[in-house]
Amino acid sequence: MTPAPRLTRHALPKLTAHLLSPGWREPDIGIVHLGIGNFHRAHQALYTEQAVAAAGGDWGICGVTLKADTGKRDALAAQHGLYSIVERGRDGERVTVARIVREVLALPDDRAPLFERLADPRVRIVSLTVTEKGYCRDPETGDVDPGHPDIAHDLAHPDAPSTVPGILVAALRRRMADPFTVLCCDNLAHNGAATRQVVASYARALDPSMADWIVENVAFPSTMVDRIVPATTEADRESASAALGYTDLMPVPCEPFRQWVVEDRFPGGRPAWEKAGVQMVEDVTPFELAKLRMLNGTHSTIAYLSMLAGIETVDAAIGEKPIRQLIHAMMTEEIAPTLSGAPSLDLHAYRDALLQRYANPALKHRCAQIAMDGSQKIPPRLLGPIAERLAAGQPFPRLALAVAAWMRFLRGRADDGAPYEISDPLAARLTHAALAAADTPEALADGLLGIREVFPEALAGNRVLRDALVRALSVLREGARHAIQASA
Ligand code: CS2
Repeated sequence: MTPAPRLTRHALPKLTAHLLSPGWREPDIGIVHLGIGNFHRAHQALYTEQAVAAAGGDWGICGVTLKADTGKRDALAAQHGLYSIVERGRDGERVTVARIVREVLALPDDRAPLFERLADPRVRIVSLTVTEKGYCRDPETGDVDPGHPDIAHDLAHPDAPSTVPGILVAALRRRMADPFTVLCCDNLAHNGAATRQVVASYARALDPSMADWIVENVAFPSTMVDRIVPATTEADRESASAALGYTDLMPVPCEPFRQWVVEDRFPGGRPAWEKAGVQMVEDVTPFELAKLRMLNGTHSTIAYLSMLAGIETVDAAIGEKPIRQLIHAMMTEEIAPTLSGAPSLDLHAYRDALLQRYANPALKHRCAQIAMDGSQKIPPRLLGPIAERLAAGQPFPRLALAVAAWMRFLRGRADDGAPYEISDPLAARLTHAALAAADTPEALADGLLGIREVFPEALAGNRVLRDALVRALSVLREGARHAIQASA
């Protein structure tokens, strides 16, 4: 059978109406997005698409891949930026085609067109999904890490940057008359302020007056972003292409649920996101902390315990009663009490909704995907609430089990001996620390507590934390399933 023709803008008039949001008028580019991965395409891009469909505005997106990933650029460009979003729920799937991406660039190939775009005053927002490690932060100070090799490169060659702080500062230099708003959409605590600190500290190393100007003149609203978006599989390509009648090599699978809460500080204007269901608020903190700890914290817990137990996907894990009970108890007894500053949130309803979302049998969200980059994820997701429990003198056995499971996971083998890869910017040091340690819970805990990028001095030296980790590691030696049973 000859494959269906490729999805491009020529196909649009032939697509059935239910695949497209109604009321569309092709926008010019008003947003540059750094990190055009699946998450952005199923989340912020879709909200922006619907806001433009509802209220107009030139908010087309120029998507940038920073990973020298010309394959992704070329595949999206061959489809004129079009791609399908495949929502997979209990009652089947729903496919829509997004048209909001108008241009795709890849660094370092496209440096000149990217900086031309960023210098264009019609670009009023630069948004980011570059994952936690993309900010090149020194975790202890929150400033940019000057020892990071890519940052050292950018500081030496500020006109040919490859890092996020480097790109933003070089671009803002060209926009001092009319700066864009920087919108971080990654899972960092206080993500707007965290981004501002990284960018301003990078600028300070080059030119202190530039750093002062950034702090005074550039808006960095914080956001809480939420949608579970797995990596694309061949099956996703097949279902998208079957629904469209055109070949789509770049579809994005996702759950039906989505939420976006954004601080409403956009001096240069913004899309009418509220028309697409975005909550525009003054202070995002309560939403952001609840999401990071309740969702991302338990996601990581499920991921590391499942990697050890040999369970492949989140729905399979949560389908096991002891795991569901453990996660339920962890949210109720250990995490929710750290979120008491969020009176408007019904944390029990939030917990129950999360357990439902995890159980989605159609998503096949792989634990290995969530387990990546633990050194970046553990601090905001698990160590934040642990520090608060410690300060309040309250116990945290399940949070400790989660961190201990990560430590044991770093040995690179499941409980049945099956090997897997550790993907983390600190992988070499972490696996060395995990494997060089004598095979005792004490040695493993001490080896990893010594990694300062993950455990700041104050936590690393805390006896109560060390004891809780050693206790959890001892139980994990009998197998993750045993530990789950014992903690549920
Ligand atoms: C996940 C997140 O991979 C991970 O670390 O915890 O990507 C999670 O699916 C999203 O934050 C959900 O909004």
